[in-house]
Amino acid sequence: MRIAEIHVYQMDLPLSGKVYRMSEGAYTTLDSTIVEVVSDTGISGWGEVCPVGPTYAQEHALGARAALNQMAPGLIGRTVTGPLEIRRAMAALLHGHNYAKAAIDIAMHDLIGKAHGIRVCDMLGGAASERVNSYYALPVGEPDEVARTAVERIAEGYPRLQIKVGGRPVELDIETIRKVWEATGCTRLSVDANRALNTRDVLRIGRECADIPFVFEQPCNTMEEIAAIRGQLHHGIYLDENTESLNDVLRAISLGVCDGFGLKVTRFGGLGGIATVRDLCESRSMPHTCDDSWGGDIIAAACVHIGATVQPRLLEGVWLAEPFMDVHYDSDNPVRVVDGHVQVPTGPGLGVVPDEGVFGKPVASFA
Ligand code: 0XW
Ligand code: MG
Repeated sequence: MRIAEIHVYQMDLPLSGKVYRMSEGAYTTLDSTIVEVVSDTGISGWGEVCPVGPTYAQEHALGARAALNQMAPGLIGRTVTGPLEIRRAMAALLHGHNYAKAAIDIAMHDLIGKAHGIRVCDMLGGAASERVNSYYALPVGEPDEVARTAVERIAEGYPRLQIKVGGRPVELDIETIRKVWEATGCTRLSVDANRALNTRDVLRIGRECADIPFVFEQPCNTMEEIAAIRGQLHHGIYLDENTESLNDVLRAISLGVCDGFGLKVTRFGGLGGIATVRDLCESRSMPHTCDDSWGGDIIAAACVHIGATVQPRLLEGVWLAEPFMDVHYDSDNPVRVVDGHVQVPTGPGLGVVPDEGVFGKPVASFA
């Protein structure tokens, strides 16, 4: 089987009347890039990458499409035996830009799975569960409102909550954390600053919320800042934005700077890369999530498939953007959070087949 065509689509993903606010930005719509890889045998594999704005991480929508334009011509005609070979081919075409390469890698997993009639989770070691935990990210907001939303999400069945903080006076963050705890008693909590807090405010939150069992997620901008105060904290630490490569994960573990991770499929160049990190975490009993920054059914399916293969005791959840949107690509097999959990798709590959024409015309095509 060879790669015969590559098509790149752009899709705006409006939030359903909500604002998704984090410490470094607020969003009402996101710009997604979808990739279709077509084999010479006529099978289509689908991938997606949707940065959550240009400041969350070192990635942005225009950069993804520019990187894909750079690589795609060099991939046409390549024989497809496995995703690793295409990952290596991309490394020889462009250095870095894992988030863009991930869209191709996900499409290759989908294509190969569809060609051989197996699911992506089965290509990644097999599903430990057919229904995975999700978790709900509570956007930065007014403390009472955030607490009200938290109660609703717990009642809906979410087993875990993430409280977004940062980008405002730390007193408001402390009030929000306390009100969510008092309203829900949820013990599976992460407080995610998305790099925005200084060490002084992390220490203050830790002191004033010492009785609340949360983990700090990416509290400061760098591993070095976190390492500097780690010995003074009694809350666990998960890294997210700081782990932009397998080497960053190895460095974090060797420095002993964290207890787990918020992992993003696209940050590691796709499903092969995050599967390696999964195995590293399992060898060190480090809990982690399997997420991505944003996107629709394609990236959601990718996150669920890898999440299904994680040892259940280590899976902190699979986050989906779906609850914030009214958009689905595959109306027959939408990837959805139901009662705080997500069913693993049953069809071959990702188990998602986008509806005809749902993305409009490609913004770039290569053959
Ligand atoms: C909650 N997420 C997985 C989705 C948002 O894009 C940010 C991210 C996080 O944990 O930082
Ligand atoms: Mg995070």
